[in-house]
Amino acid sequence: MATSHQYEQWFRSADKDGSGYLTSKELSKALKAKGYKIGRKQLKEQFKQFDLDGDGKITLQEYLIAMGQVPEVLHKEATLRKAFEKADRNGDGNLDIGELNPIFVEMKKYLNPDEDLH
Ligand SMILES: [Ca+2]
Ligand SMILES: [Ca+2]
Repeated sequence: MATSHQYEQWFRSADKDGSGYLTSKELSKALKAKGYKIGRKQLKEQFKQFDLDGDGKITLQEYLIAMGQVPEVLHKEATLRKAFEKADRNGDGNLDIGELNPIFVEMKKYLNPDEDLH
């Protein structure tokens, strides 16, 4: 499970120019880096969802509130996609046995709620 601390870290790394808020450009880059597949239209909607007061900037506070509203399954999907991409070392879209092992380790981490992650 992601904690608000992890969200905060993510926010800070997404805030490339250190301005303390995210522009839609920064958001787009950060989401892609995280493994979220997002189109231009989706991004616009996502940005609106984050930008609660509509000033065109996402502050950390807005981000934390909005992240609390994103369904957990979306996070899992993105995490798994990222794990898949990472595991698919030669990038052919298929995983062979050697590539599969690390993805199972990763999946176990995120799919077993009883496991203590920290
Ligand atoms: Ca910024
Ligand atoms: Ca705002």
